Amino acid sequence: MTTFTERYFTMTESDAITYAKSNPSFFSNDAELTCEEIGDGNLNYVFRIVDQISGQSLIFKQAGPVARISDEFKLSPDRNRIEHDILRIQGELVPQFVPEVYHYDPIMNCTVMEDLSDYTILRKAFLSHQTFPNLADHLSSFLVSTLLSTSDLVLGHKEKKEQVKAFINPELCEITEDLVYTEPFYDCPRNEVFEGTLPFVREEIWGDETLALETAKLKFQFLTKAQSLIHGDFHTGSIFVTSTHTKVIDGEFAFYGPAGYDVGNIIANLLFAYVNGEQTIEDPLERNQFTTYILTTIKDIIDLFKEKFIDAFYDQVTERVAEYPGFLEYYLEELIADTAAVAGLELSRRVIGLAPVQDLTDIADPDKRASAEIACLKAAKVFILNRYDFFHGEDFTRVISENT
Ligand code: SR1
Ligand code: MG
Repeated sequence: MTTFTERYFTMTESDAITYAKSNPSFFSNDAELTCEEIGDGNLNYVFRIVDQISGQSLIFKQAGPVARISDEFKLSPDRNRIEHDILRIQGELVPQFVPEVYHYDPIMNCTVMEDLSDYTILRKAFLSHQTFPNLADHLSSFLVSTLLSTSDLVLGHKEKKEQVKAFINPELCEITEDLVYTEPFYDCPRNEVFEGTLPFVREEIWGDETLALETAKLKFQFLTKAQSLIHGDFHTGSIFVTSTHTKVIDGEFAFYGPAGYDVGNIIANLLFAYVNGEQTIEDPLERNQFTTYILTTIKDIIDLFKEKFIDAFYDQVTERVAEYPGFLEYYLEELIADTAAVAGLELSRRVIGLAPVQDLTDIADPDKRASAEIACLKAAKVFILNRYDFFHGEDFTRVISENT
């Protein structure tokens, strides 16, 4: 195999072209390469390399030594290994839902993968009120396959422990422990709360001791519940879509954690799209169509997830005691309660904490933005405090309808 360099450095666009030319398996010898850095996430650099002659293109994703969003976050670029390794596992389990991976370079901390330029990031598509009829089906299938197959229900326990070891991810987990589970729930200097939302946050979030205690319990669950190999950042910015296809990217936060973390994360991010639609779509018919689509998608993700999980459980379970009557019901009840709680945490942290979402920050009218954010926080409290009351998709959509 060709070694590009002995020493890691962060690439410019021109370095990425030199890199692309260094390995004959990437492009043909007569390729005329151009490169654009297209990353818009919080952490990494994403180079799109195109051969102007053949039209062939590849993505080179490189992890830098600090987060793009702020150099306050010093992160080992080895997170690229985690992202590469989980993509390979997902590529075995659900190849239809992830980009193809061609190469991993542990020196440059760079993964070479399929270019998905004909896809759109789901968050952006939702901001222009596009809808995707297969989304709930695709996302529920992705979640069931990845979360069940990597758990102790299916994997041999020694093999699972090997996987837990391989996916120890302390720095990225620390970001989540701080930004999701800790900082939003007190007046942390790093928080960035919108002026119109601040009085509600002070009174109803930072002033609520019962809520604080529940978030503490949930933080300890995140720290200790090595249930499944989770994606760890399963929001609408980590999902690419076309009208027919869905691809999940950005698995660098992956580790063995509570399975409900991924399910809850996507539910919260759908709710951000919902409140954005409610506040920004002027035509009542169009608004109703979009928000109804989002509610249906939320309901379907939960119900399809449970349905597919039950089928896959009977098909794949290897752990004898998991087959005792009542165990599957217990397992799913816990998972859905964790889902509700994480939905509440994600809703809170994107309103209060350091990494906001465009669905909220793009609402130009200050009163409408505050209404949207407060609606998210009201729903968040119900999701966290009453998490054991959630069983079906409708339990989730009811809370949304009642609080928005
Ligand atoms: C410092 S990173 C901030 C956020 O961006 C990522 O996508 C994760 O959601 C993280 O919490
Ligand atoms: Mg990301």
